[in-house]
Amino acid sequence: MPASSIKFYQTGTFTVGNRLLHGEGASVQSAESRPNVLTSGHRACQGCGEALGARYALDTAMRSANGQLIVANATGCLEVFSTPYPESSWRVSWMHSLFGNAAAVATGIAAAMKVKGRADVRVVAQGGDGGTTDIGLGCLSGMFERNDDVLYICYDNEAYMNTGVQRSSATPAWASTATTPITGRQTGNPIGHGKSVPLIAMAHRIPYVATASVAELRDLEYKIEKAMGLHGARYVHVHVPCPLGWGSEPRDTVRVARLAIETALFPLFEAEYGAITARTLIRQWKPVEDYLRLQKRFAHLFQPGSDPLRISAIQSIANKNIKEFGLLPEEGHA
Ligand SMILES: Cc1ncc(C[n+]2csc(CCOP(=O)(O)OP(=O)(O)O)c2C)c(N)n1
Ligand code: SF4
Repeated sequence: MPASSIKFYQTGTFTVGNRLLHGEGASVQSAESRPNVLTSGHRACQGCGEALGARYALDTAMRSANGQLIVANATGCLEVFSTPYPESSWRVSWMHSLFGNAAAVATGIAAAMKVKGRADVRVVAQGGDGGTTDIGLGCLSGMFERNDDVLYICYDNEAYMNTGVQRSSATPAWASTATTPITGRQTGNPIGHGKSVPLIAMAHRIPYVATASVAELRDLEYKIEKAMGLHGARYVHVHVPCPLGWGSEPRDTVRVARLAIETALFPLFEAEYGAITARTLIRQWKPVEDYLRLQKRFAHLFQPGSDPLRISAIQSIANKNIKEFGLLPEEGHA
């Protein structure tokens, strides 16, 4: 299995960014012609990973579709902070679906475009982890199974943020949320290590599945562009820290996202027709404590008297990911 190389976002000074690069090497975001699909004025919290991820993902999708893009958006933070009636931050044909049916609505749009002979119009559906891994999973599985011509993007902030940080099936072990509080003998989310929709998507043998992160924005652009170059059902799962729900500093969003990759808690990989085709090697391996310590949702794990086995259990999940996805050079097949 090949290891994909990191696509560096920045060349030259921070201000100039990679505007110094030409053609294929330059990012969508660095181009003066970037579409600004999610434009300024929205009401996301400072440091919102979801806003950052959506901006990069949809600007890339819009460019790939030559401006002919329709987006169905599940209920959630992204929908709420971008469209307080009568305002909107979207500069794209954008439709708010229900909480659980973005994939089905997008399927309908794709079918309508087919009937109208509009092969030029491309369709994206997007939602949070709650809308994707929980309530929307049935519609999404149907979209995968029928191989509908839709790219579905999940912005995974590991809980239901819009309604006040309730646990979702993507919430990691021991995380404190409104529904898995730290009270008495209760120690945060007691269940599992989160449901992997990328692996579920792969089991449907769809043309393309990828994981991405706001810590690797150029890589995110690359994966969205690749997905948009294909037809049929495609799925990209983006890891997006939420300062409000995770209790991290807004300035640390990219740092936290990068630590999720470097600890192996969020592996970056691509898969085609059910088989993994590439993964990103960890550049600087870090213990999971480095990631956990930056987030108040895990603060109880570091309190005096906390059972150290809890952190060991999280480390075991990371170690398993390293083995399963070959994330370290000595573990992999590079
Ligand atoms: C059927 C239904 N149940 C509950 C809700 C309330 N609701 C709206 S958004 C939301 C949580 C969204 O969480 P997620 O999909 O993870 O997105 P995030 O806000 O974290 O980006 C909930 C529970 C609803 N709109 N519809
Ligand atoms: S609650 Fe989290 S996901 Fe929602 S706008 Fe704030 S930072 Fe973004």
